Amino acid sequence: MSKLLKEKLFKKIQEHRPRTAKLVKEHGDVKLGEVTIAQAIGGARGVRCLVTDISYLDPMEGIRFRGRTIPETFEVMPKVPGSGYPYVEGFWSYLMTGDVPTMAETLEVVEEFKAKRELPQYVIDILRAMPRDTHPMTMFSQGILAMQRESLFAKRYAEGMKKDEYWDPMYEDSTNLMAKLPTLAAYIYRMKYKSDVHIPADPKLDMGGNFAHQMGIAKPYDDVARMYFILHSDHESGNVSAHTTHLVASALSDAYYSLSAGINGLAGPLHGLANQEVLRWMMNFQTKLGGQEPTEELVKKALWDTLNAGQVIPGYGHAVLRKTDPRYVAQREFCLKNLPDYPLFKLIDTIFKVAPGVLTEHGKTKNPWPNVDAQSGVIQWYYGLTEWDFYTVLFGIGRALGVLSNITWDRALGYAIERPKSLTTKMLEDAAAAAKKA
Ligand code: HAX
Repeated sequence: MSKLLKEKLFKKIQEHRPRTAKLVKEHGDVKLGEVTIAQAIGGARGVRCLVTDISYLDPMEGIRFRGRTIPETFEVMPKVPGSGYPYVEGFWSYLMTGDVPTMAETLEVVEEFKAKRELPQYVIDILRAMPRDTHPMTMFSQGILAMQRESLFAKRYAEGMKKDEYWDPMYEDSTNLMAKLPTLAAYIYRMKYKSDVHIPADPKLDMGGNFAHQMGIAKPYDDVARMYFILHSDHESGNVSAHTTHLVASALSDAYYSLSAGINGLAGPLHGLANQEVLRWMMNFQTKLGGQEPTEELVKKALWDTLNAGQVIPGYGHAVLRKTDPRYVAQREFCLKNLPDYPLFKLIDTIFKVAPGVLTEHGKTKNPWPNVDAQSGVIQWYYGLTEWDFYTVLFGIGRALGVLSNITWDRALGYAIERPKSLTTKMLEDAAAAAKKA
């Protein structure tokens, strides 16, 4: 067990609890906004009714993890020797506590994850019993759910645990899951796409390094994995995967139930599945080109064809962001450094030049700029991971870092079971009529 991280986390929880209690007790009536009819019908967009300190998404600036931008986060985290990239395990500690861990604290988590990363045999049996053409996200979610029998939270709850102890087994379950997710993903990948030939874990390697090793992809894919997991980790609380995980956990469902549900949300094409959709769009486009150069004119026409067919341009638009996603920028910088002349990257860049103008002229989307998913698939493809229906699983490993930290804190701060109020259409019509009269 990683003692340093857990002790630090408990200290942070004890310091934080009075702040939450005071807000509810002394300032509970303070208004944070009002809800309009458009918001009630339109997916609660912009309704400010969730609290998290793990990350914050500013519409113009993009994500900050625990107060730090993406470049600042990568700068301060302890790095894997011989790599310019941080340990994912150190980043986990950072999301949990808000403090940049020392190398010693990081390495303790590295060792804990190593000790916990093997999958139980029954998970492997369940995966193997599923039809091989099952979507990898279904297998991933199923593998997570199957492990629910391991839940310490469920066990301790059944024994009669006090509310202020909930965070402890939630943290333990989250750690256990986090350590196993890359192994689970690599198992699914090798079973489905690599002739069912598996690679044992390497006890010398950290999470990113071992993931690349078990996937069977050479360096610098270990750095790609580290970058990818960190970039996809958290995007505050309102996105579908984070909100679903939080919602399910609010019923005191354990981390296995909650994460599996969140992963199911991530599997939707408007959310995490958009990364595979981007690749699919590009491959269809290239097939149609039949060897022609993908000029700006041809890209523009293909984008219009997609819009005119009533479909969305995958990888573009966002519910909160109103500028280019800094997660897109970080991956673009990686491409400029490592694969500047790669034709697929050049195509992504041509789309980047053309799509915002097309979407603006189309006039529907509030944000014509690219999001994280527009750039991520090309990097995977370049390093040999061409099975694009696997891309969202990679996103899922990363997203787990954020949502599991969140539900640990949810239990630490005693957040309530979620239960917003619904109204009928007639009630909305009556409210509209009353507003018109007034
Ligand atoms: N292409 C075409 N139309 C788009 C669009 C796009 N990329 N983005 C938004 N629109 C449309 C919406 O479908 C909506 O149309 P209707 O009025 O007919 O319903 C209109 O523009 C207004 O939408 P919005 O307010 O700008 O955006 P939303 O908050 O409703 O939706 C989405 C945000 C990300 C779902 C949306 O931009 C989208 O569908 N994008 C394409 C899919 C995608 O890339 N998803 C990944 C987003 C990032 C993420 O979560 N990753 O996991």
